[in-house]
Amino acid sequence: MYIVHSPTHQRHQPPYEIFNGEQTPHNEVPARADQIANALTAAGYGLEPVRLELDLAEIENVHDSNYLQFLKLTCEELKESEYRYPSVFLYRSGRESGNPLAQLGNYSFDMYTPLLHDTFEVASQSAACALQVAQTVLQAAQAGEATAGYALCRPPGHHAEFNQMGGYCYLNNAAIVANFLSAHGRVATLDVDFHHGNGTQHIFYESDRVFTASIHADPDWKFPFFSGYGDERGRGKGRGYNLNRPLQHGVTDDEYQQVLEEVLGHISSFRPEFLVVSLGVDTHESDPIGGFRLTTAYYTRMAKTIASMNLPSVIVQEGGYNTKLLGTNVVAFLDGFEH
Ligand code: OKP
Ligand code: ZN
Repeated sequence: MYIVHSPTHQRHQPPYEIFNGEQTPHNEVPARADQIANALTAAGYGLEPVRLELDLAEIENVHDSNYLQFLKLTCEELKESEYRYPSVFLYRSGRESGNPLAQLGNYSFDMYTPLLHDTFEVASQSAACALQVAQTVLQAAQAGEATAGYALCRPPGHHAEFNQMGGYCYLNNAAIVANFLSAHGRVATLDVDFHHGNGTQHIFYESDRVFTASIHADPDWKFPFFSGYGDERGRGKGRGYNLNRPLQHGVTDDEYQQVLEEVLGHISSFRPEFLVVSLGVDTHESDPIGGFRLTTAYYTRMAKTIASMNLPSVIVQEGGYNTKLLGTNVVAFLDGFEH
């Protein structure tokens, strides 16, 4: 398993989340990626540091260039110790505003996702990790080999929309990879994070080149609330190329497995040539913000099931917030993928 990480992710350290007007501890902490990296090393996996530099011109199908410039410039303007949270959000007036506070609200959809001096650089490196894995997986595929790679991305990406940050995400790492691979063949994305991958869904909503599937907490119950329902199937050319399976509180291994097999059946019918997996281990029974009941052992079975598709695969890290168990669960998944 080819694994890429970025040791400089620590420089992105959101100080807190604003929930109900209060400062609450931020869940998306540097310890997450450190703990995964340590567990991978302890389990005998080798980690490559990222060397690729993200070329913004190459991701303009995935993200609005004005949004990218906003992220870059806002972060550059901040001092080392400064950060910015949105306060006023876009309302439906049909007007735009260049006021920095208005811009922040225009390009955000929640108050969990601040900008800090190093956020854009770290988010770019996170995306670069995913792209570097994708390049290697593509090369192997072109040589006739269906290999898999894992990108230890932090911050995560699947909530990031074409022109909005939110849900701890700034750049949509999985969508960037799917867009890159789609130049070489049909791509399916499978999002198994606890939360719906709204950004990935919407970025490819009108595309018949990328099939998007997500298994997640019912959005009537959990974040991101405004999408992830079962009747969202895609639009225009993309009609029929999006699949959501919202699930209720307390889902067990066996219940999840049934849904996974059904979803993989739909993915197979699309006949993809590449698979992008958005891996969140916040589906675990002891995740502090989840609500499913998956066990560590199940991640191995989940991964074996997904790997049985036998496709060149890029696994991208998304959520998972139990910093004691994250690494164990990711190792369980990657072990299953390889065997
Ligand atoms: C990001 B990823 C807890 C609220 C948390 C935001 C969840 C973002 C999850 N106070 N809401 O999909 O794991
Ligand atoms: Zn999540």
